Amino acid sequence: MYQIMVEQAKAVVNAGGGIRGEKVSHGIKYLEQLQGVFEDREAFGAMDPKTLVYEVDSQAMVSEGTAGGLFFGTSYIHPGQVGNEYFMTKGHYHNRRESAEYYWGIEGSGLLLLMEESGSIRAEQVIPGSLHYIPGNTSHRLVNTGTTVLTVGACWPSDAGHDYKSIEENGFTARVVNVDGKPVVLCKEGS
Ligand code: PAN
Ligand code: ZN
Repeated sequence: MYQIMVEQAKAVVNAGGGIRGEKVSHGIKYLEQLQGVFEDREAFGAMDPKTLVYEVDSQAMVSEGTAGGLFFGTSYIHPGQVGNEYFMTKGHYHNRRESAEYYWGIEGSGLLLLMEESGSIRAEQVIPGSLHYIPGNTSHRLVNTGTTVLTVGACWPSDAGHDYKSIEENGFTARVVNVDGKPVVLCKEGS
């Protein structure tokens, strides 16, 4: 019998989802990086381009593209609107289309839009504790429909990759807008 030293965890995740430690990075998305994402171009143009829309903490223990690895992240979508449309992430498919992902709600409230390549779309309500399995071949976007930060955890394969181009070109087939203080999901005809 012999003893091994017990190591400390390489990173910590606090109750609010914040990740600190080894190989953790922090990304920020300002409004100016979301050109073409929101429908109301006039409202977009009237806003401060440096408005903070969302942030992502993530830990990458392996390099992007490594088969068999996992990435772990926390997204923070700030409350706000462009015109009547709520703040949201850019949204993406995974490059490797079959890659699935888990999301879970930590704080705040919002919607997860899930769209297949056929354009067929559905929305799941995100609240603290909600768990969301995002299957392969499904693009995903988080929308903050509340008045506080929407914090969502995520875990995805390190070789999934992100395809933003398909969304930039075709968008999502639904938008989430504030109608009389309540979120309404408006779908394009035929979706
Ligand atoms: C998440 C997202 C994060 C930001 O970690 O990358 O919520 O959204 P966008 O990547 O669409 O800007 C994830 O889905 N990773 O695969
Ligand atoms: Zn993803």
